[in-house]
Amino acid sequence: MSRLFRAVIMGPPGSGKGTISERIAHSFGLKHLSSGDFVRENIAAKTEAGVLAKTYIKKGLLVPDHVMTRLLLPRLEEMTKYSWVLDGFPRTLAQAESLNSACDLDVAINLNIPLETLKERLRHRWIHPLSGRVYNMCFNPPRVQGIDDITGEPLIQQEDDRPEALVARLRHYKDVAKPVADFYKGKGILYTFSDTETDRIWPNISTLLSTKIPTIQSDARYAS
Ligand code: G5P
Repeated sequence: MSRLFRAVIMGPPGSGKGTISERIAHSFGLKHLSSGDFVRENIAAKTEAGVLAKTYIKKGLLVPDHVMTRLLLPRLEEMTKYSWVLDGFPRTLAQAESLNSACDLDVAINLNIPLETLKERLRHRWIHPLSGRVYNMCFNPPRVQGIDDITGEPLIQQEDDRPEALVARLRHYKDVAKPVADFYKGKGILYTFSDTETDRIWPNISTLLSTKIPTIQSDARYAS
């Protein structure tokens, strides 16, 4: 049986975690799990955790650790048979420690993108709320402005991409991310990628994963 591959991707809001995770999922056949999507599903379903999470997201704050781990860890338990890339979790050291007790990671990808680039990207981001499809009016615009390509429904700007919430999100990210990066650095699995363009970062991530994923599968072949 093949050993499973487990990666997390961390980076500030707008750093391209979702875009790169989709490419990883598509290229390497991994499941893409997004903490932001789990939160938004719970908000839409008006679960207790979702109602609570919404009050934080509206202010551009992180959802408290106990709420996030309660939302996320059961979803990971459903994924024990799959290789995955987890996008947006952990955000804090406490979350990293909870995840560490639940599973072993192979790689932690850290995106380091300049602040001005982030602000510019998020200003232009629109989403299709029901599917979570993301557009950027410059980088990947919809075919018709303001309209989802697949369903023809209107696109919206997320509450936490509005300017007041955005600045708070970016400021807070810096404070909490460093201990998480240090945690993974200590484990020898942190890989940091710095650039202003996802298309320039992606080939380096793809090369890294090409070296890691076959190694795991061939290890497992010899082990079985
Ligand atoms: P999310 O949904 O995890 P964020 O804020 O971390 O939200 P976000 O904003 O979704 O992350 P991203 O995934 O890093 O950004 O980036 P993306 O969506 O791929 O790209 C951003 C935009 O830039 C897109 O429009 C994309 O098309 C465009 N783009 C990408 N690359 C390029 C490029 O090279 N050039 C250009 N021009 N454009 C590009 O979490 C939402 C909220 O949920 C809570 C928090 O409140 C969070 O703010 N939450 C948590 N709270 C606590 N703990 C956790 N673990 C939490 N997880 C979620």
